[in-house]
Amino acid sequence: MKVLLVQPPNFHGDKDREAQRFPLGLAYVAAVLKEKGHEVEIFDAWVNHYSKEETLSKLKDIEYDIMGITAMSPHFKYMEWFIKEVKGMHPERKILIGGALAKYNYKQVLETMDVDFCVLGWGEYVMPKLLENLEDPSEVESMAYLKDGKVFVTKSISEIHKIDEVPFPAWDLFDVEKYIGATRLGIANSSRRMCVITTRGCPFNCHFCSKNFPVVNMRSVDNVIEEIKILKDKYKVEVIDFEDELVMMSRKRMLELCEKIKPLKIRWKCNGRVNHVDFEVLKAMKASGCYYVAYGIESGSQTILDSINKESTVELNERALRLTVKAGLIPGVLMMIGNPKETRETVRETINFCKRLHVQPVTQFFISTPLPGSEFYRMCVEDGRITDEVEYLRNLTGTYEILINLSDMSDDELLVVKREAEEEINKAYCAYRRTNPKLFLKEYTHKAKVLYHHAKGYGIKKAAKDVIKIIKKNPRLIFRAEYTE
Ligand code: B12
Ligand code: SF4
Repeated sequence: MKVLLVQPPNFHGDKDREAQRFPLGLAYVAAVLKEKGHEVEIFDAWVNHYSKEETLSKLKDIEYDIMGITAMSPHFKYMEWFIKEVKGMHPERKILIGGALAKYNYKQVLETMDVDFCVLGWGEYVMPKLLENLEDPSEVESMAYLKDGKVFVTKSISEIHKIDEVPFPAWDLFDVEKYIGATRLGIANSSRRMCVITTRGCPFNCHFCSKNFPVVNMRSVDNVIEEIKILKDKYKVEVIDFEDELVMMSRKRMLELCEKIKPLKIRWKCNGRVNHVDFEVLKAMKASGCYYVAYGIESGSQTILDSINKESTVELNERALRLTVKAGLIPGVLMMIGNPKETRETVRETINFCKRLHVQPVTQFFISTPLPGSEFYRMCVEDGRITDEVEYLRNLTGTYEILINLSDMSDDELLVVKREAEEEINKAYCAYRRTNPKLFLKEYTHKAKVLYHHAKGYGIKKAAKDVIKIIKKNPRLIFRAEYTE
C-alpha cells in the first residue's frame, strides 16, 4: 500500500520560534511500515515552512492510498482546514491521525473532521495492523473511528513493549540534512545534531503535563549505541539530543550509557529530573561528552511545586542545579508561571531562586496551560471552566499565551508579573556574568561560533540581516545565557 506520512507545520505561524526537530514518532511508524513492505513517502510541512497554498499545490501531485498525520493538540484548528482540503481533493482516500491530538481528543476530531481513524498511541504497532484491516478495524487495538455515526473505541494496546525490536527511525525517507542543520530563531546550529529517544514514558504525574506514554519502556544501551553509531558514521552527526523525559531515571543504565557512548566522541544533551540527580553520574556524563542537562524546575516556590504535583522540593531543585554546575555541565532551567495558587509572592520566590542560583529560564516562563491529557485539563472540563472542548482546541496555541488563567492573579497582572520577573532575572544574571569573566567568555565565544557557522552557511550578508531581524524582535537575546549548545 502507498502511505503518505504528514507532519503539519509549526502552528505558531512563526517559522523561527521552534527548532525543526526530526519527527521521531513519524519516523518510527515509517520504519515499521517499510519493513512490512509498504511504500512510504514523507511530507513535512514544518521543516519546509510550507504555506497553506504551497502545501496544497505540492500535495496535489502526490499519489497515495492512505494518509497518516502526526499532530499535537494545538494543531486542531489547522487540522480542520487541512482535512477539509485534502478530503475535497481525494474523498476516496483514507486519512488517519496519530499523536497527542488523536490520543486525547479523538472524539472531537472524529465528530468535527472527515477523518477515518484515530490511532491512540504506539503507532508502530497499531498502524501496520490497521492497514491489514481497513474495512473492519474493530479488532485492531487502540483505535477510534466512527461507526453508524457514533464514536467507536477499540481495546487499548498493552503499554509494555520490547522497544529494542522496533527498527531504527527511517531517516532515509526524510530530507535528513534539513533536520541535522536545522535553525533555531533563524540561526543555524553550529554543529550537526539529531535527536534520539532511549525510553518511552514517565512515572510521574505533574498536573500540567500531557504525557504520551504512561508506563516506562526502556531500550537497551547497546541498541541505543548502535543507533548513535549510524547517525555518526552515515550522517556525520556530532551532537545527540536525547528527547526522553527521563533518560537519567536508572543510575545503572545511565552509567552504562556513559561508558559506551564515550568512545564515540559524540557531544550530547538530555533532560534530567532533580529526584534522580547523583554527582557521580553527572561526572560520568560530563566525561562521556554530555554538556547540558535540562530540568523541569518549574518554580522556586514550594507552594507551587505542590500545587502542580511535581513531587520535588525547592531544596532538591537547588541541589540538582548546583551539582550540575559543579560537574561542569550547563543546567537548562525550564520554568512556568500561572499555576494554581500562583501569586505575586510565589513569583517573588521564583525570582529569588533564579537570582540565588544565577540562572535564567531557558527561553521565557511557559504559561501554565491546560493541555488535553493533563490533570489540569481534566479538572477544567470537570469544573466547567472548559465547556466546549472543540472551541477550546480551536483557540489552543501552546504555552505562550493565557487561555485559561489558573493562577490567583488577573490576566493583566499575570502578564505584567511575568514580564517583570523575566526582566529582573535577566538583569541579575547579566550582572552576575559581568563579575565572572570565565562565564562571560564562554557564552560570548559560543555566540560568536554560532554566528560564524551561520555566516559560513548562508553568507555574511544574509547572516547580518538575520541577526538584525532577531535582535529587533527580541533585543534581550543578546544578553541571554547561551544554553542551546
Ligand atoms: C520533541 C518534542 C517537540 C519538538 C518538535 C516535535 C516534532 N514535531 O517533531 C519541539 C521542541 C519543537 C516541540 C514543541 C512543542 N511541543 Co513538544 N514534545 C516533544 C517531545 C519531547 C518528544 C516527541 C517525540 O519525538 N517523541 C517520541 C515519539 C516516538 O513519540 P510520539 O511522537 O508520541 O509518537 C508515537 C505516538 O504518539 C504515535 N504517533 C505519533 N504520530 C503519529 C502519526 C501516525 C500516522 C501514527 C499512526 C501514529 C503516530 O506513534 C508514535 C510511535 O509510538 C514530546 C514528549 C515525548 N516524550 O513524547 C513533547 C510533546 C509532544 N510536546 C508537547 C507540546 C505541548 C509542545 C508545544 C505545544 C509546547 C509549547 N511550548 O507551546 C510545542 C508546539 C510546537 C509547535 N510550535 O507547533 C506535548 C504535547 C501535548 C499535547 N496534548 O499536544 C508533549 C507530549 C510534551 C508533554 N508531555 O506535554 N515539541
Ligand atoms: S513534566 Fe516531566 S516529570 Fe512531570 S509528568 Fe511530565 S514528563 Fe513526567
